[in-house]
Amino acid sequence: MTKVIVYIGLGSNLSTPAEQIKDARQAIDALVGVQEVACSSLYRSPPMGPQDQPDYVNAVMAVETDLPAIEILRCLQKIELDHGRVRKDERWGARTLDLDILLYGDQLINHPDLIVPHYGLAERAFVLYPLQEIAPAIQVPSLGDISILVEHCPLDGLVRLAE
Ligand code: A4P
Ligand code: MG
Repeated sequence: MTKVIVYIGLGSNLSTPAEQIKDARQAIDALVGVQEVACSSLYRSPPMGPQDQPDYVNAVMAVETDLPAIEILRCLQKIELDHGRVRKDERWGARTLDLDILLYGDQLINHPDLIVPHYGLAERAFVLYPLQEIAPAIQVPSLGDISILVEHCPLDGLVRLAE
């Protein structure tokens, strides 16, 4: 299989979120068959969804792989569990670690367990701005030019954190 670039969204708002994101990056780097290409800065933002939870820290990584998308999803879900993620019924509730596949090459995927591009991508400043930082010229499949998407997405309190 030829290699594809996969963009992964990382998010956390519990248990020292910045450390969760850094640990998750290392865990992704350690996956067999996955090579990191780029990682954005860390960004802080108020919670989307229920407001009675801490601010989030988010980042976006690009990796190169020949693993199928569904296998990447399983690896990311295992990393989430290893980081103490407890899946609750509440939608958009607080979490130690959330790893989403944003893009898998230029593919459109509509699998019961995996929708790509990620369904919230175009409305989420905490995804679009870090994605633009590492892929300033990317054409998002079915959605278009990243700079146009960013132009139409208010910051919603997103702040890039100093290194
Ligand atoms: N799934 C389908 N497509 C994908 C994909 N592209 N990547 C399925 C990853 N998973 C995908 O995910 C639920 C199911 O989605 C999985 O079984 C998988 O097969 P989940 O991680 O168990 O649940 P979730 O993350 O709680 O749900 P959801 O709707 O994905 O949450 P979101 O949309 O990720 O939102 N505010 C800020 N500021 N920053 C954040 O990062 N994150 C959330 C969570 C809420 N508010 C936030 C942030
Ligand atoms: Mg998720």
